[in-house]
Amino acid sequence: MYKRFVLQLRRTTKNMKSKITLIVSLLVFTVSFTLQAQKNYVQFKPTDSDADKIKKAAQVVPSKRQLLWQQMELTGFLHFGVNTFTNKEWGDGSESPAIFNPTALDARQWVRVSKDAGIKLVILTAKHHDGFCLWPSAYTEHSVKNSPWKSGQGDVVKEVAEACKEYGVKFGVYLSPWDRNSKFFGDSAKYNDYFINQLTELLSNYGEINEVWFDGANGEGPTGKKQYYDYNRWYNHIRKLQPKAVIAVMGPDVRWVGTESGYGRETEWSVLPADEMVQDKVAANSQQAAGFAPMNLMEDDLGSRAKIVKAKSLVWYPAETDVSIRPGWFHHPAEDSLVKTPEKLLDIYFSSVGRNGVLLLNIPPDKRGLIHEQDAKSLVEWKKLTDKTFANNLLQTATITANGKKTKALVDGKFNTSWTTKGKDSTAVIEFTLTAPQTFDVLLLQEDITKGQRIEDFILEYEVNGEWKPIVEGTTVGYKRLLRFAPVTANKIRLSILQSRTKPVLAEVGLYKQP
Ligand code: FUL
Repeated sequence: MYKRFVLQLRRTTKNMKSKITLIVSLLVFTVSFTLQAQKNYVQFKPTDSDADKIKKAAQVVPSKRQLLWQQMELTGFLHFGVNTFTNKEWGDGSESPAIFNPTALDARQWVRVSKDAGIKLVILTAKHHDGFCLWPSAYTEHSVKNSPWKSGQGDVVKEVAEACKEYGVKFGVYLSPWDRNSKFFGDSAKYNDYFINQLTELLSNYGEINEVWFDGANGEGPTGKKQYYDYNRWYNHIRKLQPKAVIAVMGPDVRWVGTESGYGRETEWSVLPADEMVQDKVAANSQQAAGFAPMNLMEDDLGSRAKIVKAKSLVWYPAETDVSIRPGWFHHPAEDSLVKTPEKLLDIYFSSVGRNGVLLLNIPPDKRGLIHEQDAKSLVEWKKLTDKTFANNLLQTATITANGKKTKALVDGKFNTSWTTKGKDSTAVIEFTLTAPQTFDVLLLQEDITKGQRIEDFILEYEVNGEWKPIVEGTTVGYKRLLRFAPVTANKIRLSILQSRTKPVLAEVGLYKQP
């Protein structure tokens, strides 16, 4: 490919026409090279050895939309609907639209509170399992158009979408496949058409949508018949109408981490066997009854070497870690005193974003149509705590030698500058010498995932009297790994990457002291 390009370059520098050809060739070369180098899917050949498979796993990268999604780190859920008024977690579709009547709905407050907490995208439950639509859908009577709120002229989806635009926050929609109100539910073809029509409304009338969220629940509708969801048709439709949107978690772009506690796996791979997509499991294990007893798929090993070598194909399928700021997904007055504390939220941040996941934090507006004061207060304090924790990377002024050579790329705060080993070396020793001893208790590591997820084993140590002592060890890194430990005071520290799938590409390393 490269040789052909150079030959063409020589031949084409003679006249104006050839200059155009040169530019076109350059573009074609760049595009095809990028396509070759950047794939979020790989199919193994029958002749691939185990070693070939591991090497190929290390080359799988996120798609553009997956990368942008991962870099947001913090996203928010807004569970709001008839359940807010019936004080339930699940409605059965028989509730009257007349009960939906928020007295002071302010979507700008929802988005402002979310943004102030550091949240980059909010997902609104446009339709939950009860089938009630927060926008005036033309395809059902079970919607805000039949509610007293704004005399049936209101549209919550529109208000949130506009607030998001105003505050520069991205917008996503949760559309429950399971619809306990629709007369079409159970009549497979008709319901799939109905669902496509609702998707079309949501994805055509509210500007850019950056995430579409489907859960796996599939229970009874009014007919009692089992419904077959035509996911592939829905996915194609979303790609056509909103190509920037990631599809989660019953979708191809974003995976449910496996718990609703906010705590991801210590070893979390974003590259998984595609032939064993956890989607089916998610559907099978989706909550079978209202309430709050989600299945736990956390025990599963999803992407280890043992899994990779048995696979036929691999896919970039990163984890989203969802949790509610309260015990329930919807607002219940009795839970106003049970809002998670700023400290608990910080712990969740370390265990979701800090474990190679994206946090999806639910903040449910109340009956007034406002995020409750208690939730807002907790969020503000949480943001202060996180900002204070990560205010000062103590390594910024350190002298850094990586495998014997000086580098600064690891502490420049930029994800797109990185350091890697020479040749095929899949291990590394990176030494940090501080100008004076410092006390720290948090380690941050980031791999440049545009090259893949590769690190499998690392250790952090510090020097005392010429001897290296361990501080903390870990396995996977991925987009971001955060580890806390008892405070250590030192001026010589080293990070050893003990094992990687191929040469590791590190974007950032940080050491911090918690307030
Ligand atoms: C689940 C739903 O059943 C819950 O009500 C909630 O929406 C949660 C995020 O997904 O599957």
